[in-house]
Formats: sequence, C-alpha cells, structure tokens
Amino acid sequence: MKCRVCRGPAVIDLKRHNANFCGDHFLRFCQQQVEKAISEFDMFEPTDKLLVAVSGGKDSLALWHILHGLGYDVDGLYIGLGIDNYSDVSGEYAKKFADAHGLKLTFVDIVEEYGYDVPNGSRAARRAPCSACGMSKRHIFDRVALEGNYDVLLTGHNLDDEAAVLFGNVLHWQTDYLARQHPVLPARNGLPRKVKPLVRLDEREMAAYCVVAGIDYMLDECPMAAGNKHLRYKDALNSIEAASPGSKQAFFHKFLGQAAHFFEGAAQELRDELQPCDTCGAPTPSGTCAFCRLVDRAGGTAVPVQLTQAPSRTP
Ligand code: Q46
Ligand code: ZN
Ligand code: ZN
Repeated sequence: MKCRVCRGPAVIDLKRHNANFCGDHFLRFCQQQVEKAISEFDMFEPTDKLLVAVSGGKDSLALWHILHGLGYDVDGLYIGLGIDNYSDVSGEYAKKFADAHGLKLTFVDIVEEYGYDVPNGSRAARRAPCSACGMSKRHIFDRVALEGNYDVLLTGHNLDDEAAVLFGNVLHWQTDYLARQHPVLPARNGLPRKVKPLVRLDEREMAAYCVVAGIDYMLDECPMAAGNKHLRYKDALNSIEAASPGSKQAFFHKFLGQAAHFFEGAAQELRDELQPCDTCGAPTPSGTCAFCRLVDRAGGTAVPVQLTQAPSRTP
C-alpha cells in the first residue's frame, strides 16, 4: 500500500477517496479538507475572532489542531457538564492540549457556575440527557461567545455526525430541523455564526488524524450516550458505507447541494427577532429562555450574560 502523493509506505486507506496516504500526507489531506469546507461554505475570514468548542474528544481537538496549524488565531471553550468521572477526565485532555500548544482555553463548569449537572438537569426538566446537555452547551457557547466578542463558534461535528442527524431528520421529515442542517448557521441578534469545518471528514479519519499527529484524546464515550438514536443511525449508515464507499458523503453533501433549498422557508422563520431573556439577558424568542427554566427546575441559579459591548452583528 503506497501513499498517493509520495509513493512512500501508506498508513491509511480511504476507500471513499480511492486513496492511500503516508502519515504526513494524511495530515495534509485532512487540513485540505478543512480548508475546502471553510471556503466552500464561506465559513469565516482570517480576521474573524474564532472560538472552538472542545470536549476533550478526537474531533474537537483535531479541529483545533488543524486550525492552529493553518495559522488561524482560535481560542477554545470547554464545558464541564458534571457527568461523573467522564467530565473530569475529558476536561483534563482539553487542558493538556491547550497547555501543550500555548492556546487559550475558557473553562466553564456548570456545577460550579450554575449549581446543577446534566444528569440532574435532565431528570428535573424531564428531557433526555442529550437534549438537556445540548441545550446547556448551546446556551454557554452563546454566552462565552457574546462575552468574549467572538464572531464565530466552531464545533467538531464530522461527516458521520451530520449524516446521522440528516438520516433522522429525513426519517421523520422534520422540516424545521432540515432547515437548520447546514454547516453554517448565520449570526443573528448578536449571537455568533456557528460553523462545522469537519463536514468533509469522517470519524475514522479524525481518530487517525489524532493518532498520526500525536494528540492525546478522551477515548471513552459519554456514559449518557447509551440509547441515543443517532448511534443507531450511525450504525445503519456505516453498514451502507461498508458496502458502498462514499454513500455517507453523497447523502449529506448532495442534500446540501440539491435539496436543502427546499427547506429555506422554515429556515427564514428561525431567523425571526429575538428578545433578551427576562432572567439572564441572552437572546430568546420571548420571556424566560429554556435554559434558565431548566436551571431553575434543577435547583440551580441562572448567571446573567455580561456583555462588554452591544451586539452589533447582523445575519
Ligand atoms: S456529552 Fe451530552 Fe454528548 Fe453526553 S449527554 Fe449526550 S450530548 S452524549 S456530545
Ligand atoms: Zn506521502
Ligand atoms: Zn435565560
């Protein structure tokens, strides 16, 4: 097995690209896929202030590493979710990575700052753990981005994640979710633009990137992920991919190119005006935001968003 570029010994074969790469050229390939996603979807400019959400897992650390390697000035944000030992250990991986590369990491611990954790929050709000967790993370992403005047929030969602979400949304024809299924969610009401630069790379490629680049990451899965329906969708797509390499990429990227525009009407509704939350001041459709309601039910305390300047960004 030889590298497609230098003909040296290859360390990985990528069936959907019909290519093999040595370590160095595989790292370069991943960088190029990220560069391509950034320009294809017009994600951000070199002058934008970037914040990447890191979990301590392979995807977000690989993304941070790639962007740093490409010369972007990008800070990290880690959120401690209070999920047993998992949160403590994953936070250590994030800190270790930031220290090793001299990068700035903002660390938010929801138990210390808000007085609740994801297991309690999900029980109190009668939401599935991933739903309570996702809402908490989105709120804190927005809060830290607003307080730090970041223009763009980046997440490490990869091709497998996006294809699995699309699969679920199509299975149930959730048109409002399909409207949001894009690697770029525009800025609105002062909230930062949200982008997913790993949409051209899959899970196996991200794990291989970390191994080849020498990035130490949290291998354990979140204990609350069990039963998450997206894991079943990933399994289904993986069996299709094994029989027909390239299917996942075609499913997701052809949706973006050929079908996403059918759902633009629903996307427009999502851009309606937002008001400051009565409790924390974060933008919300009306009254008290869903996050503050969850914190309240879980017996915690909402933290007001501290704006250093008035939000001025437009979609
Ligand atoms: S951390 Fe949170 Fe994930 Fe754990 S509870 Fe679910 S959403 S699985 S990325
Ligand atoms: Zn090579
Ligand atoms: Zn609120």
